[in-house]
Amino acid sequence: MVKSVLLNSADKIPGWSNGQIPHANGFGGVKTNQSLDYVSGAGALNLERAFDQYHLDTNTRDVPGTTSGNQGLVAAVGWDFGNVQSGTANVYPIENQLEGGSELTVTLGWFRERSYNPTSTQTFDTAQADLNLIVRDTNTNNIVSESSSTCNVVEHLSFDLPSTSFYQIEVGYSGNLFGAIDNEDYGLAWSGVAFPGPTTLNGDYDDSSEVALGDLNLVLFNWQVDGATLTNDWINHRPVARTTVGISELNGVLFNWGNSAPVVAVPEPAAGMLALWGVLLWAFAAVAVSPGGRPGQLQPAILDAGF
Ligand SMILES: [Ca+2]
Ligand SMILES: [Ca+2]
Ligand SMILES: [Ca+2]
Repeated sequence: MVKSVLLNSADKIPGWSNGQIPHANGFGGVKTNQSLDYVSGAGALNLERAFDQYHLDTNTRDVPGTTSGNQGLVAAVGWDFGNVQSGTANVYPIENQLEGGSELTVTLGWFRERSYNPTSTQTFDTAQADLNLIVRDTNTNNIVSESSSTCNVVEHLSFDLPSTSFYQIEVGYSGNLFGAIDNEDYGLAWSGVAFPGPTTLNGDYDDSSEVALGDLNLVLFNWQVDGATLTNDWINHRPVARTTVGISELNGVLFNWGNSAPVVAVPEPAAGMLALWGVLLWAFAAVAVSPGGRPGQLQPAILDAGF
């Protein structure tokens, strides 16, 4: 784990290359089969940055446990000690959009499995897992970058992101270089730049600089639609792939109703808000029992209620 943080936070020195070339899929990322630079590894140690990456409480500092599969939302910078099962990728969706053109660096490290016989003082190499690293754009579901060395126990990516979007990191387990194991412990470290704006207004999904009917329409017309297939009209605060439009997105509109840029504090739900809740809950009840109904038909009632 510490090794992964040290590698991830290193300064690239002039001429550094781990063989990254533009990814053949044309989505603007890179691909490498080399892990690290043959001479300088991940670069020159930068202990100040390593300390910050490891320690700052705004970062993800270990996803609790080592469960398999989706690890839940993580910060733009962080690390995790995890365990990946053969055939099931561990997925780390980053909660913030990352800024196009900014650098994303990700490092995955693990160990060859070894045993030691104290009587004979002999060591044995028992197995080595072949783990791989992917960065995926969750708005498009496209793989952006890949590090897939076959014989090393490090995967490393450091590249400029092609666009401002939501991304996730995936730790995959494709097989073994030798030996017979089916799960492997690893340390993962990553460092990206969260996109600060231009609009960070909660609930302003259509980027109109106010929380209004357009945002409510997006929620209603896309109720329970997966983030991976959501309309491009939904610009801000998109649910990531494999999560669906639901109550939290609706709350984003309701509790910020009428807010406009610049960002204002989220108010306590006032009596008017609670009345709006009532109208909407009624609307949803109607929608839920009417398969042929279109949620938009109910919006005039909401508008006429004076909100
Ligand atoms: Ca963990
Ligand atoms: Ca590999
Ligand atoms: Ca809006």
